[in-house]
Amino acid sequence: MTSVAQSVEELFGVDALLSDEEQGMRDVVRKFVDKRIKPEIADWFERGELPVRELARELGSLGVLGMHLDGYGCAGTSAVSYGLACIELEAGDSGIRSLVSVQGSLAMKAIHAFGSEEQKQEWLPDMASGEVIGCFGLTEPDFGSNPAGMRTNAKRDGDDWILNGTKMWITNGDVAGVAVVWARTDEGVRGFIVPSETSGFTANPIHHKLSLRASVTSELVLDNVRLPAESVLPGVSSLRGPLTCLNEARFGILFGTLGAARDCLESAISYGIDRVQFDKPIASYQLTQKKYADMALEWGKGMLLALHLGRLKDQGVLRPEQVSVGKLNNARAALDIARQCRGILGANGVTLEYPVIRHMNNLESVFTYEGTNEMHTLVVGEALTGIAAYR
Ligand code: TGC
Ligand code: FAD
Repeated sequence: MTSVAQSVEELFGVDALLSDEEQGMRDVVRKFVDKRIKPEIADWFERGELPVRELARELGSLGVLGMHLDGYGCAGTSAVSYGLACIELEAGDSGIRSLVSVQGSLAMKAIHAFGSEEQKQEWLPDMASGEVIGCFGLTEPDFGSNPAGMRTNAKRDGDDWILNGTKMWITNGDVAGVAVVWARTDEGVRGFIVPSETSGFTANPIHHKLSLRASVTSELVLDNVRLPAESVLPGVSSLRGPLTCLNEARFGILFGTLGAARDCLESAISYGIDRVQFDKPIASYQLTQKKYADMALEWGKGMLLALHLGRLKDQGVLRPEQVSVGKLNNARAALDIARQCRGILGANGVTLEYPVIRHMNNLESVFTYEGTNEMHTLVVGEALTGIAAYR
């Protein structure tokens, strides 16, 4: 396939905004994705299977699992470096970025931010290396956007806790060695570390997805799961716990979506240069060039926004509503770009021979998870007006 004359990154001069270290880290992850993910991903997606355990170890060796956390085997990189890694991983597939997001920004982050020293020592090094896979159970069948309504509960029984409930749509659920499960207690919402072999805990795969097929999604069932006192995360007892972790994962997503969009755009431009209709390449028609230009502008604005938010995070001043601005804008922009690119590929756009429809379908999930388009709109609305309009 013909390569594009100038990438969107070159058009926006992105490298000038990155340090040598950030560029180097980005290039290492890009190389991994080009060699290990891109040749296999269409097949994994088509079969609805991902070699998660194998990949987790490879991603652990690459150093991207919990890379932005400090200590306990984590690399302790800047937030911008983590964001750049998410872009490259999602240029491979949103499912690969999801694996990394859930591991590092949700499961590991929960233990890192709210766990005891013993819990951190016990779990984080093995999770950073990919030896142990984690999942994060917040959503329930009847409570998605509104986790405050959760029914999963934990009651004290002597020194132990007894957990009951069901979690739904849980990434990595049935391959995880450990689940961080959020449950209602008399003391507020608390997080529990549940090893997957615990009696009464089952994880059932969810089948028939047409999006994120190269990602494991599961239902978690907790049926009188008995846990010792030291299983509870001591550092938080309100929804602030899971929502703090969501800020981290949403931050990765606001970068990651740009990777999927970039891959679509590059594919649609090179396709348009090769594809001849009415005796000329379709890329030579003004209507097509307007599509390319408009998409490049949206991509570039999204990238500048992501880098701005990343710099704020590295200064320690990024606020949750600013993360919502990024997730809202960039998930929406990426999905619009993927749909436009799908059209440019014509009939070829509906096959897995090209990455576009795979990214497009994946981005439908990304648009919904980690706070839907509407939830982030309402967060921004609240920030602007002071009026919460969720209920
Ligand atoms: P509200 O009453 O406002 O707050 C409850 C407590 O939480 C605190 N808080 C936050 N803390 C940190 N970060 C934030 N963004 C926070 N937002 C609120 C707040 O201060 C309070 O703390 P405390 O200690 O005073 O009690 O909460 P609410 O019930 O009104 O809800 C607000 C709303 C709607 C924004 C929130 O529920 C929400 O974000 N809903 C969307 C749910 C969601 O995003 N779920 C995602 C599940 S995980 C997932 O999708 C993984 S996908 C796989 C992948 O990432 O690849
Ligand atoms: P609902 O909350 O029922 O929303 C349905 C529609 O109603 C949406 O358009 C929503 O925006 C709209 N809506 C809801 N309330 C309002 C309102 N007040 N005003 C206006 N519109 C409203 N969860 C986890 O906990 N862990 C995971 O690892 C995880 N992984 C996932 C992986 C995949 C592939 C998917 C698809 C989901 C995953 N989720 C996970 C769940 C995800 O976070 C939820 O799907 C998401 O929060 C939305 O919840 P819901 O699907 O129940 O939709």
